[in-house]
Amino acid sequence: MDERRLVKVSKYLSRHLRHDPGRIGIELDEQGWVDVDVLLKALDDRNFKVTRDELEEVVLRNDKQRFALRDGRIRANQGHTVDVDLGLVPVVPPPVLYHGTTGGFVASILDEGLKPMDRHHVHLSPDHETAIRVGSRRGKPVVLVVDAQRMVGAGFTFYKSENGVWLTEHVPSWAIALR
Ligand code: HQG
Repeated sequence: MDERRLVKVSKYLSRHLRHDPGRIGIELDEQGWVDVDVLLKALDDRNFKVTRDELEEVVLRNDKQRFALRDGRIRANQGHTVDVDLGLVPVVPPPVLYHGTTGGFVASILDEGLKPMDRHHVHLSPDHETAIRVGSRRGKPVVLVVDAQRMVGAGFTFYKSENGVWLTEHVPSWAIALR
């Protein structure tokens, strides 16, 4: 499969496995899973034909490992806006994490902290380079440094998604510094 098709299928899957399953008439279970057969049929019915092999290739080759395949089912590893319970287990984070955003948001973030906005969690990156990539989605990137260690000391909980994104419910402004 060429890169363009890979990205196209990945975006289509993200949209429906994270945000809008109803749009293609599928239902996710409480943990966000849907049967691969059901998904492929739903795509087929909407004239977006994807073979089982292609689906597996998208999951395997995905640049951010956005999806998991298990026991004939598929789900997005993180990033949902629909209500799912991913069964995330609290993990102690590294002392410092990073958040990539863009200049226009910085004043508000420094004022009120990082909020999950439409998602379940604030997404944090394990390194500066990844945060630059995340911020670049919105324009000129700005990287914020998060004092995760101090947050843990203050009782905040962190989770790590299967694809290595760090998640927490809120990052208070006192834990954020501009790099
Ligand atoms: C900003 C992608 C103003 C925040 C990425 C961000 C990530 C505030 C935006 C994943 C704010 C929310 C998530 C505040 C937060 N005032 N702006 N108080 N608090 N913001 O897309 O982190 O490719 O929900 O800085 O790689 O950009 O989809 O979050 O800019 O892992 O797999 O509000 O999405 O992954 O935007 O990205 P998002 P995000 P995928």
